Amino acid sequence: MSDQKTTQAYQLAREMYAAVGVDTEAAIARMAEIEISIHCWQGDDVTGFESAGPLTGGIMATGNYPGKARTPDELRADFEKAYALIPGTHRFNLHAMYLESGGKKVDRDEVRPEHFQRWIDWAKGLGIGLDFNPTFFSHPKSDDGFTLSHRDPKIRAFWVEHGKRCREIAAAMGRALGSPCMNNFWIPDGAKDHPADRLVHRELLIESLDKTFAEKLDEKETVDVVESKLFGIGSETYVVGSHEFYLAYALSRGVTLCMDAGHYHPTESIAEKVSALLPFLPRLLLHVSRPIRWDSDHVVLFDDETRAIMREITRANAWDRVDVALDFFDASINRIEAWVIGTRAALKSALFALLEPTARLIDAETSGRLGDRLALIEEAKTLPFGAVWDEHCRRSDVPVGVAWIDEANEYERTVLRSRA
Ligand code: RNT
Ligand code: ZN
Repeated sequence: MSDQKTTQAYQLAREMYAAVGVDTEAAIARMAEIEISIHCWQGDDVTGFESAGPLTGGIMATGNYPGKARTPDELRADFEKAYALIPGTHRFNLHAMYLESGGKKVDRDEVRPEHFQRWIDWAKGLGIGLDFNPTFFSHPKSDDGFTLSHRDPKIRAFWVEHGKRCREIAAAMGRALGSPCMNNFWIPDGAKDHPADRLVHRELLIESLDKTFAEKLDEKETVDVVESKLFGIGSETYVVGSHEFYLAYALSRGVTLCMDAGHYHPTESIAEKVSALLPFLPRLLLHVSRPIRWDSDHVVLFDDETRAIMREITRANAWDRVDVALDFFDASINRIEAWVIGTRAALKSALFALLEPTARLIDAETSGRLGDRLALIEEAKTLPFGAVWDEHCRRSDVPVGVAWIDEANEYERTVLRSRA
């Protein structure tokens, strides 16, 4: 569609939104403040550049679509392609196993900022921030299912050292880029079948985390985060770092809590939890994902759940307190398309939330007109949202509508196909 038609459609949409008391210009302007942390691991199916070993830890990337990134340079090039198709300024989220050690074997307890210098330089060039994650999986010392909560003190010490090294790296990233690096701790620890002692691992985990976080770091450089989980493949019966565990840990230690959309019982929603936690926690990290029947990490869509998450952040006026990161990995489709679909869907959902006729909804609610409230919710769904989104893309100099699909296909033809 031509730029002129996009703008014409937008002008009509603007009037229609204004009729229900919504200022589309203000919503588009606010989109500039919304930074999404885009995960590196969609680009290579959570493989990393450390060893050729399998992905472990109870997570799984299914599919074998050709063309995945095999080197850091390929991953950077692929992300740059995807990033050019996404409106706005965002962040890149790395894992420790994406280090660059020049072919030298560097174990997890030896990782240092220098192994991420090229990532830092690259991010600086792109003008984006970096986030980070220690990697507690895909490693021989995590093979029996326990890391920081292992009964063996030597294994625990190894992983505590990894956590500390990663905090140093995250701080270096934040310092170099002038933007706090969210350092997210997710560990796979758990058991397939009934443990004889559930408490012992939780006590050991507290001890290990306390040691890891003992040194106080500058929050302007890095923020420590802990991510809970309900179950994994091979840890169906028991996960040490459950929601209750980490919520209590975060509250008592002053670290940040991460909630992943796929880490709860199927009828629970992390959107609903946002307003329950914001009065108690200064900050929250969300892993936006799409669980299908299990924690399957499907590509995020513009669906009810993603819209609900963005709506709750927006209604709580908490975009400065809630960090949104993406966490999905689909190896069955073009990975550039997966990145773009998921990130554009998250951003669409944010814009949709900003275009909600909130004032009228609250008015209906406070005057007891609950039928009106429900009617407004329904009518708002079919307002010409697409025209506002398209205009936002046009102003952000990224392809409008389906045009980006051709660009992704062209990249597949010219770049991805030649990868063995
Ligand atoms: C696993 C967690 C975790 C990982 C990434 C790769 O269930 O969601 O966030 O997906 O660290
Ligand atoms: Zn996650």
